[in-house]
Amino acid sequence: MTELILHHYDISPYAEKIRLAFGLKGLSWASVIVPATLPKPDLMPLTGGFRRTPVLQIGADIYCDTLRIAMELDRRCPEPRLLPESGGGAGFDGILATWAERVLMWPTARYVTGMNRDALPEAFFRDRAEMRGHPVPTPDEVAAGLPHEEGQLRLMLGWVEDLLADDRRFARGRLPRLADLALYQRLWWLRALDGRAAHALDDFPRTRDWITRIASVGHGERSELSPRDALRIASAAEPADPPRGVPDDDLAPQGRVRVTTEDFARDPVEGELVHATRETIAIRRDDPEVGRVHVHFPCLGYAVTPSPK
Ligand SMILES: N[C@@H](CCC(=O)N[C@@H](CS)C(=O)NCC(=O)O)C(=O)O
Repeated sequence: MTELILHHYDISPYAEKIRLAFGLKGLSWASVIVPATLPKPDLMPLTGGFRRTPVLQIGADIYCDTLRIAMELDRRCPEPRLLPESGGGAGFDGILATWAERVLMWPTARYVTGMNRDALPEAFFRDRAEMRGHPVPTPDEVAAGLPHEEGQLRLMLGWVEDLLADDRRFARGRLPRLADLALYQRLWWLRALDGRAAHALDDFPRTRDWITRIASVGHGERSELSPRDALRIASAAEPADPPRGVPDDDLAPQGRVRVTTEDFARDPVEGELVHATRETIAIRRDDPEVGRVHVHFPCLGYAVTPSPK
């Protein structure tokens, strides 16, 4: 049976990043399709409230966030590496990925959903507005904002084209790494749905060639698994011993904590802290449906606070 279980849906750009990471490492994995909007009743027993996509399950260990998933894939299958060691380009990669997913993220997200305002279900817009804490934009508001989003997008795509101007094959290095995949997933989204936003790439031939090179990596070997079977696998397994690492002194006292994303969808996940380094944290949860699980997060972009007494 395949050990790696990805909870995802096909049109998720962040999930595409991990599907390609599987391809890069030549891995076999099981796909569990989750709904793109709440409720997600078969995911919550595993994550304890984290709703974002994708989530990686390995037995009773649950990895939230693509950065944490990539760290675990590198630990289990080190070559080719997704994340370079410190001194091997980690600074450049971290800056590129964070820019792609926190800055370029917004014009790509707004432009693609805006261009597809009539093609996506109304429930999708309601869900996302609620998740981000703003009112649902009307079709007229969305249409009025599109020229601005397209302008922002083209300006930043010019930077990507410039980065590739010296004929490098990937952002840095001989093979794509997580930073390439982070940038790629935003541009993949431009071509997603019916490709109505894909013309934004027309003036950027080097970027289009780079997209083709990354897409050729493929998704590894995918098989399908039902959500109920994934829950059964978690129930039957025990969490692995948490990985070792340099402990984070600020988090050293063990106890019950809340982990929350810094951006949106801030539903807290609560549990006993079982592992904390400067880069990763893990909490233990005892869930009525699946029993004991460890839920893992990266430190980047997540806040850990003591649970209210
Ligand atoms: N920082 C997260 C971001 C993930 C993210 O925002 N994914 C989108 C889907 S592509 C999402 O969670 N949307 C809401 C949902 O799927 O419920 C990561 O790297 O995994």
